[in-house]
Amino acid sequence: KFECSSMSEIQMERTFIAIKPDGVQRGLISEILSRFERKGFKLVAIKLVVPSKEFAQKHYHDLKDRPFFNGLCDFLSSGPVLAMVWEGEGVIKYGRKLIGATDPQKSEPGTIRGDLAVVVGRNIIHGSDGPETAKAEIGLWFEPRELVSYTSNEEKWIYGVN
Ligand code: IDP
Ligand code: MG
Repeated sequence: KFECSSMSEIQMERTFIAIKPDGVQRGLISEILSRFERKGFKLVAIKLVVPSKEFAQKHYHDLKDRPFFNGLCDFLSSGPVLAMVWEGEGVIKYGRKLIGATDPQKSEPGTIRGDLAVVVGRNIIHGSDGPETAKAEIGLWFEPRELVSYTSNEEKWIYGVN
């Protein structure tokens, strides 16, 4: 529709996005944040953490039977991770689009992995793959009080509310 009368008409979602240790070490934080920010999504939580291996195993529990699981968890816990929650209409699915395919060799140019990464084991960023995982991952990485609710001045321009 052309106009929404209020923000309550918009189907807001939240997703968990993390810049992995390779993205942090390569100085790609501002590059990645700006892509989500310029799109019009809203940052509601952010922190830099070094997760323990046990924590990494929890985060990636769905992949525990894969041959790369151990190396993946070692890597995620090897250094600082920038953990974030982003909010917006369709942010779960569209966040995955901004990120690109898991294997950077198959990610389209214009996506974060397509533009900034080369191999699957160092693909610099994580994003929740659906509403259930988004909820679980936000709950794993953040306390409820770390999620900041605020009105962005840009919302009326991004969503066309009166
Ligand atoms: P996703 O990050 O695009 O959601 P998943 O299949 O959930 O991809 O895999 C989680 C992470 O595990 C990937 O981002 C990547 O770092 C790593 N990974 C996935 N497949 C492989 C592989 O075949 N070899 C090595 N690492 C992999
Ligand atoms: Mg995944």
